[in-house]
Amino acid sequence: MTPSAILHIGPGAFHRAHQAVYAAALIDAGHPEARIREVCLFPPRIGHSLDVQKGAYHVLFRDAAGQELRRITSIGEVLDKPHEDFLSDPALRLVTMTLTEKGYCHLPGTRKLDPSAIASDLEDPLQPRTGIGWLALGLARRQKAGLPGLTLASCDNIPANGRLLQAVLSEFVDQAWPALASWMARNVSFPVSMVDRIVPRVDDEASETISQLAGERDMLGVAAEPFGQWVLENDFALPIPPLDKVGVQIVEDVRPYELMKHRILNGAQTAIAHLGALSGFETSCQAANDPVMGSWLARFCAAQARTLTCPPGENLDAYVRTTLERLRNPHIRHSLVQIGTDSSFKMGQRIVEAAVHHVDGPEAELYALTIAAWLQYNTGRNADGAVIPVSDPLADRFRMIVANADGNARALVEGFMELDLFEGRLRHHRDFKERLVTLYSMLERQSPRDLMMATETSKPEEER
Ligand code: CS2
Repeated sequence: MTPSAILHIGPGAFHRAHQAVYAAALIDAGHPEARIREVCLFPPRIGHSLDVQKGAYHVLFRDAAGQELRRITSIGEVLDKPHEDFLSDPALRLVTMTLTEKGYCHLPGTRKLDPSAIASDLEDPLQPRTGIGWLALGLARRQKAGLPGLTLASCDNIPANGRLLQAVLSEFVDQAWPALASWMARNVSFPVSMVDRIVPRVDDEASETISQLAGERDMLGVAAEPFGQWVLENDFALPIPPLDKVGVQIVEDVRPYELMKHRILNGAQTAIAHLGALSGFETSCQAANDPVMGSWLARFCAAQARTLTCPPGENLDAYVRTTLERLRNPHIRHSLVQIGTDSSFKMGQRIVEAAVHHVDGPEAELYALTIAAWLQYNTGRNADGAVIPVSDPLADRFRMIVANADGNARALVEGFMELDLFEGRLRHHRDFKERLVTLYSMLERQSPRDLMMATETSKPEEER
């Protein structure tokens, strides 16, 4: 088998529809070394299914214009569990990973290790249980084998993901593998990357359609939108396979691209997750295709774009138009509850930073409604009293705030504004908080969609 220059940790649906598709294009372009060795840290383990399927699975790209089923064979060997030498292949150049936010074992909102999340690996670094612990062990073995360094590229949707990875891994190595610290500092690079493709959880319909179109049962098939983007910081310990040949943007500074994606696409998704779910919609495309919510969303995306500096080679107006089209894609059934999951991690970079930008301007109303809907969503009930399944690391804290407020909207708003994520201007902005109290009280009686409609029809004709 051709040696793999790429190893990926965490081959979930997103990875199979994103990095593995870029690798497939690279192999087609004459770079067999782009075949990926996969490492599963946790179930689902894909090794058995991939064996049964002889190393192939499918991605079904779908949008209003049609669908395309692509057979992907870029995944080579799968380690259903890492072993201590998993980074010791001399051919290895690039390690990518999708560990999820929790996988970085950090204290939320910081780049510091959470001692309780990494305790067991600190106690026994030779038997790691976390991705961070495995990376440290793998690098220590690589150092011992006298091999050159590596590039470790986080592909999680977290601001400055490479900086976070570098910080937590360095802190862990300082404590658990002190003899590795200076080798790692000299030989390992941690580029930041921005990855984008909407890949909803695979449901029965998607899975059956893929199997039918493929003419065989596909246990690893994924349905996704055709749009894809990968922007990678130009910081590589060793030359890597030429991803730029297949559309990956290699840039000096990923930050403006990341802000664009987090604010415009992810911001819109998070805003409609709460506004839409409270209005009775189930998926983001249902909400985005609704005329009332759709026109609100267009205003919101334009407001988000005005908080940004345009990244080189991009066009923010076009990005907004594409984002709205992507969200209206009728074949991508992305559940609003799925997007609403762990939203306390997401609100800061997606909504709150831009709200601060607009807090004294005419668009403050958009942000007050977005945040009021987030509060209402996290009370666990909509205006009709129906239960909303809140799944969030702060869920207990939310319940406490609601209980302490005891039905008083002002107390509830004050309680939520004490959360770390509102630290800064919003928390102390009297007018903004007044708006939140008013809008939250209105949302206790009517859905956000009804409220949007009422506000729109009360405007003079020329403003509509
Ligand atoms: C979504 C993202 O669930 C969510 O938080 O907003 O998974 C989103 O679909 C991706 O970032 C798109 O690249």
